[in-house]
Amino acid sequence: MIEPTETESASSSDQPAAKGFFGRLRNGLSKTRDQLATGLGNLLLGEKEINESALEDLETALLTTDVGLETTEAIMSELTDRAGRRELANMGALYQALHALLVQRLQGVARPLSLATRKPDGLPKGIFFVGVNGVGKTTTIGKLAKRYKTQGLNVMLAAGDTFRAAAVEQLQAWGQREDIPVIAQAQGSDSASVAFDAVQSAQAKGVDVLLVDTAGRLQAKSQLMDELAKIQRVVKRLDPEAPHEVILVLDGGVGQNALSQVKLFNETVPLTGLVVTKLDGTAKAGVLFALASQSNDAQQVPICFIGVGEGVEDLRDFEPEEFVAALLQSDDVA
Ligand SMILES: Nc1nc2c(ncn2[C@@H]2O[C@H](COP(=O)(O)OP(=O)(O)OP(=O)(O)O)[C@@H](O)[C@H]2O)c(=O)[nH]1
Ligand SMILES: [Mg+2]
Repeated sequence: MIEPTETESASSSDQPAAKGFFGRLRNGLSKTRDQLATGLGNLLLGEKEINESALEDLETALLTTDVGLETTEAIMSELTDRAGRRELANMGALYQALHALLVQRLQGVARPLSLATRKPDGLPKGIFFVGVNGVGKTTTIGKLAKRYKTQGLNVMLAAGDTFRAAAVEQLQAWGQREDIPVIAQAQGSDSASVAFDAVQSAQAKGVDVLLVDTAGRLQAKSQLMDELAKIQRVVKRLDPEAPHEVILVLDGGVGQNALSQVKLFNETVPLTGLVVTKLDGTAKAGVLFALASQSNDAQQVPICFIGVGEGVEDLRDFEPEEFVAALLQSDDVA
């Protein structure tokens, strides 16, 4: 069983831990930043003229951090054109242009999940968390529950993962620690029934936000995906607008497979947002850019949160400016 932990995340590189909220994000992204640094080194030469090999190094760095072919090509062609037109005088200007382009690519897809109050109709907001096994669903719920409670909201949790041994206890441990009620049934019971009970109870108790955990499932297993659709159908009997959010949790380390997870989950239960966790454990945090550039708009799901460590503080609203600054190690945001 995985117990909730307050442990501060260890920095993933040997650099001394930077202080403050931004420093924590920077530490969390250090593996990807180190990977990018090999290609960015030239760009930090400032006054030096832009040359072919610097552009090639940059392209390689973007690809190796999983930014994806499409996005890398788009960024490189824009930078090369502008350099060709002499709009970018030197490496320093190229660096600034890259920074701006990266932020621009992410801006449209960032959507903080603001939860000031419950819904205007007085019903609780139901947020469902779905995703493949072990990506961080339950932990994300625990972290968010704590955050919302601190904001003064009346929070309830639902242990919809009735499949994995100890999954119920894992959520209950979070509930106990934060003094938040958890609706649960025995392992093996019907998860749609747990969700139904939870929505009913949340409505009766005037809860503001109900966070519903679900079992991990592979996106290709149709039987398990049908179960998600059933949970959704059942809660609609109590509130036709429920679930108000369906959040897909993705492990940032899986690279381009994240795109297939978004596609297949979205086909079963229309997703309203993404959480990308474990970015501290990977040098491939560039996958956020790939997620942001789904060529088919129907699959474009906004990114709400990123996870850069195991501590409660390490689940962060996804803010493109801050994210890019932390990746490129510039001092624009501090
Ligand atoms: N380093 C790091 N670890 C994380 C992050 N988010 C979650 N984890 C860890 O990932 C592990 C799995 O998390 P869970 O929350 O149990 O994942 P889950 O998706 O609920 O797993 P299943 O219910 O088995 O499908 C735990 O050890 C978490 O502490 C993160 O952003 N960074
Ligand atoms: Mg879980």
